[in-house]
Amino acid sequence: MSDKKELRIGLIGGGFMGRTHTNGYKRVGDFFPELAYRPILKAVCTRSPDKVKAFAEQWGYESYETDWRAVIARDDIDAIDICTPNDTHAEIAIAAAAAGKMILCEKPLSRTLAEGQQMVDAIQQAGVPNTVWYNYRRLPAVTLAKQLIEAGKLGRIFHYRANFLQDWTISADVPQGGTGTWRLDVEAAGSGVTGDLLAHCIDTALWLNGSITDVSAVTETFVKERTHALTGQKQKVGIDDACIFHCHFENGSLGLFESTRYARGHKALYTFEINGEHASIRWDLHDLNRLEYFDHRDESIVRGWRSIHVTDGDQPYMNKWWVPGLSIGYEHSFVHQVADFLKSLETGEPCSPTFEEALETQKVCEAVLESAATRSWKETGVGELVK
Ligand code: SOE
Repeated sequence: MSDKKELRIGLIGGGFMGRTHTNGYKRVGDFFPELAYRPILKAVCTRSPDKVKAFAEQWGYESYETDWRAVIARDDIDAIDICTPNDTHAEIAIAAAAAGKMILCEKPLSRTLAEGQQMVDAIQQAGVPNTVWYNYRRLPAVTLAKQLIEAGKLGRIFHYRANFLQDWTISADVPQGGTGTWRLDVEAAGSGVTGDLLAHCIDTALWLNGSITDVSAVTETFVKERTHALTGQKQKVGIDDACIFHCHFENGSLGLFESTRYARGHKALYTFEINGEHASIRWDLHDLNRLEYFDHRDESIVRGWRSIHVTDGDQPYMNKWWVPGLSIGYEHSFVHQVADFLKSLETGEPCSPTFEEALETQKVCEAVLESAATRSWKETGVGELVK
């Protein structure tokens, strides 16, 4: 019998993200044994009775529901994990907060800034612990980038550059809406690559380099009409297929961001590079254990880009895993987020990014889309709404 406190999870949504989060809950106790809390897979919910039963059996949930309201109403659930399409985040989160449940919400927080603000109001009123799953922050190499910047290794920062490139929507035959392709339906997703992929880049950028003050963007929708999976009708496509924006950061540096689902050959190429007065760093999701680092203060005859394999025990999170030199993967970022959330319950400290912090990303996304629509620079208002 464990003497740990239980955190009884109600997972809403049984897709790709439902699997990544559940894997995090299942693994965390094995690798973070010091934590006072342990997640209990209490209930999973999807609308399809067959699917939810199969998910519960495969992943080890004690029970299942087909109506998310039933999960929120249950007394044996402490935390609601929202893994559903974006158009349901706000309604579920607001109801969960009103019921006093903790909330772990998949990114992006919301479809729009207004919706995100309502979610922030709801959790502030309820005072419930919360976090948003911007998982890439918790890859050891990305966390190491944060530590190097905070230690002042880069000095003044001049440039922040990020890309997130995919190629899965090039065919005009890919439908919009429905399971698997809801990200192409503006009603369900809110936006295209801006809210889906650039949101990751923006979250990391705000974390590593501080606030973005204003943006200038262009977006493009290459395929203008697609069949809707639910209606069978050809409908106008309302999402951005590609987005490029540049911006100013509050610290005086310039940012350049690009995302598309039309970069043939790229499945999930997320990269960033930061150039400072003393040093530069760069990172690539396809080689996620490495951080590249160039320090101009090195002796000139050996100066060059170092490729740091971030697997040593004194590097972020790595004392939890294998032995130095052995890699970890994408799924570990979710285990780390669960660990940090459980730790935050012990310490009472927020688990970043909270809803308030994720709202900052929404502000940038909204400004980007407005800038593209109006062909003008837009202030983000970051830092104005959230104290
Ligand atoms: C889109 O294809 C997607 O699955 C995003 O929704 C995830 O957030 C990203 O991590 C990988 O790509």
